Amino acid sequence: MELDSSSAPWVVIPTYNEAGNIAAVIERIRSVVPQARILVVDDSSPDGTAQVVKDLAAGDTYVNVLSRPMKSGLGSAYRDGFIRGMSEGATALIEMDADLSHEPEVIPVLLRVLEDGYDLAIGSRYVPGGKSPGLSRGRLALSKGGNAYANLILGLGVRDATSGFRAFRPALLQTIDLATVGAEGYGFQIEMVFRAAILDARVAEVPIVFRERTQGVSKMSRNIVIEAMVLCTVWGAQRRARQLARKRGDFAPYRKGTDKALAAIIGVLRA
Ligand SMILES: Nc1nc2c(ncn2[C@@H]2O[C@H](COP(=O)(O)OP(=O)(O)OP(=O)(O)O)[C@@H](O)[C@H]2O)c(=O)[nH]1
Ligand SMILES: [Mg+2]
Repeated sequence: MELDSSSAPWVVIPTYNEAGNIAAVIERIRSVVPQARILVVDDSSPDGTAQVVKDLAAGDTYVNVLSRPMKSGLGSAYRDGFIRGMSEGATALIEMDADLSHEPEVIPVLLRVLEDGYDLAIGSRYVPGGKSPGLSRGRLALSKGGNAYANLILGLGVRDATSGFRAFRPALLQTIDLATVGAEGYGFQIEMVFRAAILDARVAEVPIVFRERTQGVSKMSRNIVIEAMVLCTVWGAQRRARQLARKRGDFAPYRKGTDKALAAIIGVLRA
């Protein structure tokens, strides 16, 4: 029987050259959460990822693909995917990678956390029980260092703010206003946690085992790391300015000028 999509969670998976992974990921999600809709947001991957998904979608109405004309970044892929899911009445929006680093078996745990009243459930490598076996020393240091910096400067209170395995309550995404979220790479994950924290959203972390990809290649780049660092620094400065303004009794929360400066910096990084 066809379920009403308004009663289903949506799993959004951004892909760029994941033809060797995507069918296995979809199959596992379908067996673990058969009620969930799956939306693959593909940026015209040259390896034909979108076609693999279209072939699966031909025999399964719960599988969908959103094809975009060019590689436009993970952040905008999630924004487009979330907007589509919410327009179809999704009850939860789940983020996960296509490379089997995130185990679909954790999805019901994330959904239960939302049912328990949280607005955002994060699959975390850095809470007790969380692990990332096989991650190189360099990647682990980058990940832990990035999290430490983001927490120091943004006061997030979250151990794994760069994790890409999460579930959002749609109401939180609506309040955040996705059109105003600008980051693309790891910065997107941090920005979403930061925006949730500003709104005093209820955030919980659940342990995950993060597996290294065995197929395909990583899309991590130096620019993605630089983007995240620059953005965190600017958000930290904005946060401090807001704290000081509040102390003075001035409640104007945002300065349009800083947002414009931020957009200019991001533009240079992406050029
Ligand atoms: N649509 C879209 N998806 C992307 C883009 N960049 C990365 N992705 C996808 O985002 C997910 C995470 O990217 P990965 O390359 O696995 O990055 P990562 O997990 O940080 O790095 P590894 O641990 O090395 O795998 C994967 O499913 C990618 O295919 C992009 O520009 N557009
Ligand atoms: Mg990955």
